[in-house]
Amino acid sequence: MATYREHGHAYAKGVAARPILAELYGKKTGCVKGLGGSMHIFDKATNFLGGYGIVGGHVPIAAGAAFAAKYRGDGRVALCFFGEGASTIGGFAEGLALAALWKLPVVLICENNQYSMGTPVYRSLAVEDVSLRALAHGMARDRFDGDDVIKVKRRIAEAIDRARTTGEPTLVEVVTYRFRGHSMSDPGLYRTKEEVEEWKRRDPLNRCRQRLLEIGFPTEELDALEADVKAEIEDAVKFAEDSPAADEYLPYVIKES
Ligand SMILES: Cc1ncc(C[n+]2csc(CCOP(=O)(O)OP(=O)(O)O)c2C)c(N)n1
Repeated sequence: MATYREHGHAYAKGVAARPILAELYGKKTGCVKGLGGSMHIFDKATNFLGGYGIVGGHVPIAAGAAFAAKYRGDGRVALCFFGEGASTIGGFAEGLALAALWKLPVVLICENNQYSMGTPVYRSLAVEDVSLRALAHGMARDRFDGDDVIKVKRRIAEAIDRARTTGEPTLVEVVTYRFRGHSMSDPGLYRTKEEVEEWKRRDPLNRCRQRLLEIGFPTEELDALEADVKAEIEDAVKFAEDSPAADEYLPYVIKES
């Protein structure tokens, strides 16, 4: 499960581009029938347990999903993504405490992108290393460059393996950056162009492409792959645009008689 910035996570978990885009558009063909919207993508078939709009609110829910896995003994591991801003929220502390106390198979992944909306880390955290919070609970921790695709894959796999084999949680902090504003309405005036450009040099997509080229991956194959991705997204956008709007039916709305 992830935050409101969950579109990529949903796709990575196996939700198709079409229902994700349709959900963003509030269309009936969306994975939540267009009623969840951008922040609440959810898909039972792939066990993608949601986007959440309440900062940090999903951390205890992740602990609950991990508790269910432990209780059933089904070998599943819960992965929970959140921002460094969420680490100042009560739900984060509660989820962390329970995960450690009950030794729940959960990997708590803090995507530290340096800003909570317009607030930089140094103005919101007394200790900027979020992963250190694990120490207070005797929990395993890790912290690394989140813009290195291979490193992310390896190190998260280690934490998942720990959860699966020992049943123990890990708090992982991946250090990254947000290139755009917090949302569509945020021009990001609280940071300099130079800072953004500096981080853009670490763009994980470009770095990954460069690395693949260095190890001999043919340029044509990479270009073809990128063309496939572009076509898939264009198809999903068209699908979403052509789909009917979500039903207006909301069970909790009391209709005037
Ligand atoms: C409990 C709660 N408080 C405030 C907000 C408003 N809000 C939405 S996003 C956000 C910033 C969160 O920053 P961070 O956790 O670092 O995640 P990021 O957006 O950087 O990925 C805030 C304060 C909210 N959605 N929920």
